[in-house]
Formats: sequence, C-alpha cells, structure tokens
Amino acid sequence: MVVSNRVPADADNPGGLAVALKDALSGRESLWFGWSGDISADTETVRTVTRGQAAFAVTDLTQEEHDGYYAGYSNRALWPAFHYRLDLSEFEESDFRAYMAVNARFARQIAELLRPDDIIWIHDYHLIPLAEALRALGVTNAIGFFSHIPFPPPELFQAIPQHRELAAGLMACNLVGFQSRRDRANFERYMIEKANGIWMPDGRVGAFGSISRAMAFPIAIEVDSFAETARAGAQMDTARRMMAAARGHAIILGVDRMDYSKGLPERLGAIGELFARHPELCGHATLLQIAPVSRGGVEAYAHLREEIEGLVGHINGEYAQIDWAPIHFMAQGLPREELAGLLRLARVGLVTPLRDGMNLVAKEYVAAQDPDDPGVLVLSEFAGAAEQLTGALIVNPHDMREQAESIRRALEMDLTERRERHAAMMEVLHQYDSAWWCASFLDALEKSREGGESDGLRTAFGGDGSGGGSGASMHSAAAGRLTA
Ligand code: ADQ
Repeated sequence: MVVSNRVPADADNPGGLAVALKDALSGRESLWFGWSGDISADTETVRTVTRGQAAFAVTDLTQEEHDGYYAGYSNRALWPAFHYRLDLSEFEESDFRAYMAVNARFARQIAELLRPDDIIWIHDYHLIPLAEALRALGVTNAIGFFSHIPFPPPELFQAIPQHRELAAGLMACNLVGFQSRRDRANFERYMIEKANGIWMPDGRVGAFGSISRAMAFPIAIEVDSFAETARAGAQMDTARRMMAAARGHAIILGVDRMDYSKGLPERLGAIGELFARHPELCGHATLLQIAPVSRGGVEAYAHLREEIEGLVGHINGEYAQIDWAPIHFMAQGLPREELAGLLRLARVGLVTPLRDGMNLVAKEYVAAQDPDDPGVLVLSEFAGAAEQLTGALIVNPHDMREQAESIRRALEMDLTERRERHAAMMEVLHQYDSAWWCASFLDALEKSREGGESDGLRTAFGGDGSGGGSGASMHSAAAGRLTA
C-alpha cells in the first residue's frame, strides 16, 4: 500500500515523487492511496482507478482541508522549515489542526482497504502523522516512511512549534528513510539529543515510546530508459529549434520547478558574474532556464517569480548583444521526452539548489548525455545528489564567484576529463537505479518489522551509508520500557 499526497492516477504530475515511484513500482502488486487532486465537499467517497497494471484509490479534499492541510501546514510551514527556511515558515494553529485531521481521515480510509499482510509505504512531509494515526486505529502492519525532502538539523527542527507531534509520528513507523546520510544523521541527532532518545544495540533508535530504524536510500532513476528517451527527444522539433536558435552557442541548461529552494536568483546572479568576469564568453554561451510555476497559491512563490523576472531583465539588459542574449527564460513546463532531449544537447547542466532532498534533474542530466561527448554537471553541494555524483563540479550556490568559475570550467573542460567524470557518475546511477531504490527500501522495511539487522545501503555512497546508528548501545533495562 503506497500512500502519498498526490497520486498520478489522472493528470501528468511533474513532481519527482510520481516520476520515481511510477518506475519503481511497475511489475509489483500495489494499491496507491492519495488525494485525487479534486476539491469537493465529499470526503467519504474513495474511488478506485486502474491504469494499466497500477491500481489507485483516491479521495477528494474539501476547500478547507486543501487550504489548511495542503497549502497551509504542508507548504507554508513544513516545506520551508525542512528546507532550512524558517524565515518563510508560517505556523498557524488552525492549519496544523487541518493537517492532523486530514491525516486521521486518510488513516481511517486506508485501514478499510488494508489486508493483513500488506506493508505500507508512506511518502513525504504531507503525511508525517499518518503512521501514528494508523497505529491508533489498531493497524499493526509494517509501516515505512520515506522523506523526499531534507530533514533539517535538530536545532532548526525543534523551532517548529509542533516538532514533538511530528517526531512522534515518524517514530510510529518501523522504518524511516531519507535521501542522504546528512538527513538521516539530523533525524537521529534530534531523537537522541532533543527527545531523550536512546540507541538500541542493533542501531535502531528508541524515542516517544517506539523503536524505529532510520536509513538513507537516495532516490534514483531508470537510467537506460531515460537515456533512450533523451536520444529520441534530441531528434524532436523542440530540440532542433533550440539548437537552431543557439546558432553554435553552448547551452547551459537549468530545469527546476519555480521554488525558492532551487537557488534560481543565485544562479542568475552567477550568470551575470560569469559574463562580467569573462566578457570573451558573451555571444558564445546562453543560459536556458526552464522553471514552470508551481504552488501558485502560496505568496512566497509569487514574489519569487517577480524577483526572477527582474533579474533576467536586468542581466539581459546589461550584457545582451543585437543578436544574442545571455538568458532565455521559460516559465512553462515541457513534456518529459522533449525535456530529456534538451538535457542531452546542453553543454552544461546547472543544478544549484540552496537545499534539495535529492534532485532528480541532476541524475537525469547525467543519464541523458552522449557518453562519447558528454556535457558537464555543475551541482550544488546542498543537493542530496552531491553525496553520490562526485564526478560533477560541486559548488556552493551562495558563492556566485565560485559558481561562475565552475560554469566557465565546465564550458572549457576537455573531452577526456568530461568522459571520465561522466563514466564515473553513470556507474553510480546504474548500480543504484530506481529498481534498487524500491527493492532496498521494501527489503529493509520487512527486516525492520522483524527487528533484525538490515544492511540495505551500506555502500550506496561508497562507504558506510546506513545500517546501524552511529551511537553507543543503550542500557537493556531502558530498552525494556519501549515496545517495538
Ligand atoms: P522536486 O522538488 O519536484 O521533487 P526533482 O527531484 O528535481 O524536484 O524532480 C523533478 C522532476 O520533475 C524531474 O523528474 C524532472 O525531470 C521533472 N521536471 C522538472 N521540471 C520540469 C519541466 N519543466 N517539465 C517537465 N518535467 C519537469 C522532490 C524533492 C527532490 C527529490 C524528489 C524525488 O524536492 O529533492 O529528488 O522529490 O524524491
């Protein structure tokens, strides 16, 4: 039983979650529960939809639920706080109540669909309290939670007024999965340092009356099928038009949802810095930034669009020539195949979030390249992907000079170095692909239910990626007070 806020039952959903799970679950028997995407007064009906092999169970949200649970607590409180942006978080008590109420409702509806041997895989920050709500209904099935977004350091997490309720919700799961070792360490540090938690001898953590295992499972892509899509996409009309318009200029490509976590103003600033420091590059390289608007109803996003459009206008005004402009900006999305084709043809892939759980575009850019003549990935050290894609040019996105110099280095990199870096990253992507991600999470979930050791991802980062906690073992009398 997969549970996520949105399910890809009807519309094309450009979110990373839908893309990764669609690949990962093909060939398995599953039921995917979530919000239909529709608003109505009917909260009782659960519709089942079948598309190909996949079965979905969807329910509507009321307008109040949407505003409080989704736009409110999930996207105005949790999303910014988990991306280290407490300054943008708005903690409204009424939003939190709606958030808890929707989770409790989903739990009731899921409990009716469950079979005794089902395992439950919950996705993302909209549904943090769901496992605890299911347990309150007597559900004893194995429950795993995967966080697609970062988990902030404990000092930041504890500033969320409802941090205890959120933490208790996560601890009700048998397994809590994170994108990176950094996120997992932040979660464990919170439990031990701020919630009187204890390490179990087997590496699990005990806190809030429960025992749970935290592990890192970097989300992945289907490498070969994406590469194939990119080869086909590069032959399509959109790709041809991009190359014709470039007239031999190198394309530096950015593809992101328009979100303040993606570092777009800093990226544009770095492009300004690039042409200021290297005027010889004017007329020879162009940034194509594709950033479809998301979450139009949240105020911080409207401000971001204004800021980005102001910066694009300013930099283009400063450096454009009669037949060339430094930045080409599009606020509309593109179909996946066309996008993959553009990724293949771009000389530089620019992925510079200020904070990102993983960032699938980074992986897609690498997979899309022609191995004989690959482009160069410039990647933020604050994307989860940086723990794996060490063949990228890694940058601090706040340092515009460094970002600009890395873009220049990428534009000038010789073929041998480009091939070496690309091959190293492809090896990682092949080894840890979307099938691996799905299988290793489910395997670890089954093992954690038994309370046994699981060595899931010890080597996914080329080292001790997961498994046992880093702390000492707990006193056995204390362990006895907790129930698994
Ligand atoms: P997102 O924040 O949405 O995902 P990302 O990981 O980059 O970010 O995934 C976006 C997906 O949508 C990619 O597959 C990309 O190709 C696609 N996409 C982006 N822009 C598009 C466009 N203009 N047109 C069409 N498709 C577009 C969240 C977390 C990430 C995490 C994922 C998966 O924020 O950190 O990697 O979930 O866990």
